[in-house]
Amino acid sequence: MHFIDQARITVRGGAGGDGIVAFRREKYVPAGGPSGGDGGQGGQVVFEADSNLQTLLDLKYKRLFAAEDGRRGGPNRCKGSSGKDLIIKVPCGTEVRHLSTGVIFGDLIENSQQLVAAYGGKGGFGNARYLSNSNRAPEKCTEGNLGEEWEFQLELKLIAEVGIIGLPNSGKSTLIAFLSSARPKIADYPFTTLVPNLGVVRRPSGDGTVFADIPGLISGAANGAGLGHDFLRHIERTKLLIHLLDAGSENPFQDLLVVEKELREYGHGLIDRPRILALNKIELLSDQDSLELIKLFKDVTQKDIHLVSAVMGTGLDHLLEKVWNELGNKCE
Ligand SMILES: Nc1nc2c(ncn2[C@@H]2O[C@H](COP(=O)(O)OP(=O)(O)OP(=O)(O)O)[C@@H](O)[C@H]2O)c(=O)[nH]1
Ligand SMILES: [Mg+2]
Repeated sequence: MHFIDQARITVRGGAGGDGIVAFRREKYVPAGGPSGGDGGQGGQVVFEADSNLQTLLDLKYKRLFAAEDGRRGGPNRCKGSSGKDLIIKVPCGTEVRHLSTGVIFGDLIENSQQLVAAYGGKGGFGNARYLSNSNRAPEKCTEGNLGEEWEFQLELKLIAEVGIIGLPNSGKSTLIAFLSSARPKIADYPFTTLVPNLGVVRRPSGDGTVFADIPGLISGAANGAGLGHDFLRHIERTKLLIHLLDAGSENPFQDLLVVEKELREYGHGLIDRPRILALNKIELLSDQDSLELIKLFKDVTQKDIHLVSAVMGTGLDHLLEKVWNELGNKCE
């Protein structure tokens, strides 16, 4: 499943500092010559790929990224200090385009790769620069140049490997919130989730895997009911599904059949996608009821069902272990 994560930002290099007019004033040195220093260079804005980041979320709440301005020149030919560069960290795989033209400005692929987004302005000249035989006391200096300013559209294509599916209210968003730093809306009414939420779950190796919390599937989805095709299409490109069932429902087994029927009717090979069954809200069931359900599921589906509580975190280690195994990455 591909999601496009995007952000629009404006970057601005720091302005160069102004040059100044100054003259040396020293004891015993009459008419001490021009000594105004140059302004400092403005800082530049730089994109840097960082493999610890998975989304562009950090850039969505801020529009303008400006590097520091250079300082004014000083007397005694002192050059103003340069402005500090501003580093904007982005996830690996981020594509940078000019907003107005759509032309690709660059791709940040490998960790630590850098791309200068906006150069800072040059510092202005102080009057010491203008000393000549014909003008021993120049009064001229120049202002620093402005830094570059660009508007960029950043795009990151995310691929969710694991989709969490189930009827509305089964606890899919609660599960992704427990497993990752995603913070989707959770509520005890159906269709809380309208677009997939993505969360990155760390493997024991430290790598991140993107999970997607898919909006609730309902009966008739394959024919377009509810959000219908939209979310079935989302699921199509995942490698593995976690089918979450609600232990608090009247008949969790019937719920399983409803969703399976939609997967089958949608076609596109969804019904053959590897699936892990998990019965959520397990703390609501007595031990006796849980055992009976495990047996029922096993008899009919030939599959083990994982008993979990997404609220309390029960059974999630085992569930993840199974996920990593299914994805072909055995855990230690
Ligand atoms: N008791 C109990 N309640 C849970 C558990 N997990 C989720 N819930 C509750 O179930 C309700 C639905 O949870 P959500 O995570 O919003 O369910 P969802 O599957 O994302 O629902 P939709 O987005 O509507 O499809 C909320 O009130 C949760 O607090 C659990 O393990 N135990
Ligand atoms: Mg939800």
